[in-house]
Amino acid sequence: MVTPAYIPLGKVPMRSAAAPTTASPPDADSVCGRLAEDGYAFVEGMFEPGALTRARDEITAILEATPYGRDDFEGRRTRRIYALFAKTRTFDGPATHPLILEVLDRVLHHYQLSAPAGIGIGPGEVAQPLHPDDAIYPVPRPHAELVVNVMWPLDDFTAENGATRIVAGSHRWTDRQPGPDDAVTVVEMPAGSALLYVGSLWHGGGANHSEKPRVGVVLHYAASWLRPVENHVLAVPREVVAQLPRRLQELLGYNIGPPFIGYVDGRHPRNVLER
Ligand SMILES: O=C(O)CCC(=O)C(=O)O
Repeated sequence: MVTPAYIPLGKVPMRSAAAPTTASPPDADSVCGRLAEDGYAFVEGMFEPGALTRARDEITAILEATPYGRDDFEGRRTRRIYALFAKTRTFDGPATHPLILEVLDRVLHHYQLSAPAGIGIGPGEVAQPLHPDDAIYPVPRPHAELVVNVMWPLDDFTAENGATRIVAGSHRWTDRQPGPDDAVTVVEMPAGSALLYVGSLWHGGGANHSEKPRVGVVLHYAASWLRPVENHVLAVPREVVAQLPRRLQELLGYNIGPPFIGYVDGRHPRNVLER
């Protein structure tokens, strides 16, 4: 067993992702099949065009008022929106998209939002170190999936502008990290797609060689018995959460992990929203 660590990308072979996992209409069986086999899957046409434009405009405006990252992992030419659900309503729908929830039900069973973030990879940014997102939890590999991520590109993601890079099949590795002989797949996909990948998959943002930021939103979900990466209960004001749909409230922490992880004064946490 090796403890996964964040590693810099060396000189590794690059290839482009194959065709999307599903044509229209997408279905959870094929997405789950690809997640099990390759560790990732992407589906096109997940956003209505009008909603895509609204989301892109709003996320871009918030990014413009957001500082650059503080280290090589956040990216020194990358802006990241934290406390996303305190700042925009444009991802309430994607966060609870029926296909996504069906896949999450099957892979994670009971889950919560963990680290939602808007990401604007700026021109001149270098590639993010490859990493598996579940490495923050000290659980020896192999283990049941603890985390599933969904990247929502709001621009077309291309090799030039920093499309997400993944190492297909690396979710099954128990004793190694990517090396120079491992092919890195650049997941080029149109705006409005959704790229799902399991938390055990090695991946990272790409280098942006274009003139414009590459804008996307990544929604991380984690099994509900884990501590989420962002503390939504403090990050999103309670009066904002009180106005949201029930399922989104649950995903933001107003829920229990069975049988009773996360109770408040011995009661379901939803009660605090009704006070
Ligand atoms: O921006 C991307 O394409 C991936 C970002 C990522 O993996 C991360 O920030 O953990």
